[in-house]
Amino acid sequence: MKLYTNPMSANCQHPTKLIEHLGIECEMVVVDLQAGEQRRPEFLALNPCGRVPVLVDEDVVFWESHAILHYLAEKHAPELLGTGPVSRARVQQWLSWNLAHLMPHMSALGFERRLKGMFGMGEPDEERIAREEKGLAKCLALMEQVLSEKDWIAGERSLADFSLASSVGHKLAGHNLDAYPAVLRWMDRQK
Ligand SMILES: N[C@@H](CCC(=O)N[C@@H](CS)C(=O)NCC(=O)O)C(=O)O
Repeated sequence: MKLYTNPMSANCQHPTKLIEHLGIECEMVVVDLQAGEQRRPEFLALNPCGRVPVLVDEDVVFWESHAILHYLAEKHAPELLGTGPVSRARVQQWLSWNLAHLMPHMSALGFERRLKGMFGMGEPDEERIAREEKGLAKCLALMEQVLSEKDWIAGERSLADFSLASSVGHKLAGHNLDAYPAVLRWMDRQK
């Protein structure tokens, strides 16, 4: 099994954290995004969207981090998909919420604070940073409320925890979690 990945990407951390947790044997192939390797024909043949992560398992290829999480859980730890219809839908709810609501703020902050400079794309846009921080604070407040009452975001430990913890821990975003003690305790629980 091979995971095409990049260490700076939170989206790649979603499957990476699960692979590490389950002890799955998997070769990590780093795609140099700064050098544009994701736009090479051989990579586009794996993912026509030109993005990491991509998982190759013999003759099957998956892109989109959550599809990869699902495939790995189906094969190695089906309990992480949720048990029963309510629990499975609850896991889906949080996975969708991450990609639709939380992750865009993290990506924007990472871009403004770190990647823009690295790619020579100009100075950080402070107005955008303030807007994204505000949106992120709303998301983290919701997680804080839920995690004050339960150990895992969907009730039982699930794919949603692996995905959300990677997003919340996104190193490039430069955000501060001190105002969210329940989120911090949940982050510690992931280890
Ligand atoms: N929704 C996708 C997002 C994948 C994505 O945006 N990957 C970024 C790195 S975090 C990427 O490969 N960017 C390269 C580019 O846009 O050229 C997922 O969850 O896998």
